[in-house]
Amino acid sequence: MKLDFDLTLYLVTDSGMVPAGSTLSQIVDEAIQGGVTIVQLREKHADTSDFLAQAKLVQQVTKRHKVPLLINDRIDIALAIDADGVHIGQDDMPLHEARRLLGDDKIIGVSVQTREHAEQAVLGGADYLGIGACFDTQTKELKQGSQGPAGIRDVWEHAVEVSGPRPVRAVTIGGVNSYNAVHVLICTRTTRGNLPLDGLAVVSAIVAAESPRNAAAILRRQIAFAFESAWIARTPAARDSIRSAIGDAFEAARQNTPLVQHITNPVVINDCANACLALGGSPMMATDASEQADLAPVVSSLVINIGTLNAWQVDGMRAAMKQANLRNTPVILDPVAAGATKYRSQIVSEFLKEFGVHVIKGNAGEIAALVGSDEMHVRGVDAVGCGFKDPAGIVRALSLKERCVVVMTGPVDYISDGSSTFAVKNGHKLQGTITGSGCMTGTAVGTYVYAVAHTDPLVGAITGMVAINLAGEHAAQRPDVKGPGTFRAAFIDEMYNLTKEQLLAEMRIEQLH
Ligand code: 3NM
Ligand code: MG
Repeated sequence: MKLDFDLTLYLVTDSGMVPAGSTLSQIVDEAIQGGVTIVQLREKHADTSDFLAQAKLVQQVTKRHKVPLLINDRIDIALAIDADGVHIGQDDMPLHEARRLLGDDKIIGVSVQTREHAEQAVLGGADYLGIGACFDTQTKELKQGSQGPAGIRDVWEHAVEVSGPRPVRAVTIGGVNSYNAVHVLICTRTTRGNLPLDGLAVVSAIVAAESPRNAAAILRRQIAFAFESAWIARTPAARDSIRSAIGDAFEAARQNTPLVQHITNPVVINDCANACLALGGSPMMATDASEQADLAPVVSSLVINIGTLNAWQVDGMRAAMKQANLRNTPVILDPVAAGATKYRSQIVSEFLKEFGVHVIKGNAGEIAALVGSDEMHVRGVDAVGCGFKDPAGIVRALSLKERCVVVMTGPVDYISDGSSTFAVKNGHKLQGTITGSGCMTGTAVGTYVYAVAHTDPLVGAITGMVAINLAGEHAAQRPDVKGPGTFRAAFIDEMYNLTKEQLLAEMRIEQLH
């Protein structure tokens, strides 16, 4: 009988990383106490006799904890110590030979990089796949670049498809750590069926950690969060109750004063801070990388706006998103003028690869750039083109691609979480005559989304869009508003004056999917 095995947190060892004064067996012991569920002994440079000796020592630990021990590549070592199985790469012993040597009772895992590799491994009877590399890593020289969670998802979806009713099991590996664990697990869920990977495999995040036990425990916590998280469309919520949910999210901001940390552009920084205050939040505009870790514990949501992107802002944004992802704090990304320059497009694609973002908010040109459509373009910071034939479909497509809520602003705003899509038809054309009205919608989403981010970020995003657009309508109707200058001041006033009763009575939303 094959040993039952749990891939939730998979430790791959590297004795080269063991700090002086410690041993690999001690690290494995601590890591298992912290929550590691399966161990692979990987010794790329050891002589056979050293490898065998190390394997025996580590096996004492894994046996004591009743955790399976697999051997990387070396079938002979696995046979010699009667390990629970092996892990083989594409250049190692072929799967069918390994199976013949080890028999059906041993676990055999296979490293795969492509859909073809995955298909071969599944059809060849692999017990699990290690899909890599997720991110760049210092631990192993990669033959190809890292694939990012979306690339891993592509391989995983194919593996699930070819394996039939009982999907093969799989982990991903490469640069995975407690900061990106939730992002990786959410982003790799299959589009059809929403099936998550079985777990994550790490080397340096545990072996090189100051405390392997703490590192493993934090990873386990993050993995559990990701398995439970509703940050992507899972089940369409009971949308008939959406109006009351929007009312609740609106009130939550007034009651709880969320601290909305922004890294935004200096053109709009004052407007965004005032909008945040007017809506009931507490704005913070801290841009330096070195202060993000101190702030993170009190941040309710994080707004990242690339309107005047530069290198030091990028550092601050990375530091802030890394901290937010560790704490599962909602992140709102405003990809201002993505598509207008190569630099911005590149940075946004890096951000979406490396970090979990919970809402993307952009205009039609920016959304087109992110989804790879040529129906719309960006000229400076403005969207140009005749509009999308199917705007709701575009927004849903980007949501499914990035596994987050997507808001596309325009005369009608479209908001999707990949399963449900709404149109918000409130707003006034004077909003388009002042700078920062788009950026302020990012602030509004950030102000409301924190309260519902873990259950229904779509509701938070819709609340922000309805609130800001109603404030625009109310401001435009005021007799003292003569044009953009007076509108700008009145806009903030009307955010401040907006009531829940007005919101519920005047919102014009329509469900499209
Ligand atoms: N295999 P770290 S990446 C052992 O892509 C290994 O198959 C990879 O180390 C693959 O967690 C990798 O320290 C190293 O980044 C992962
Ligand atoms: Mg190998």
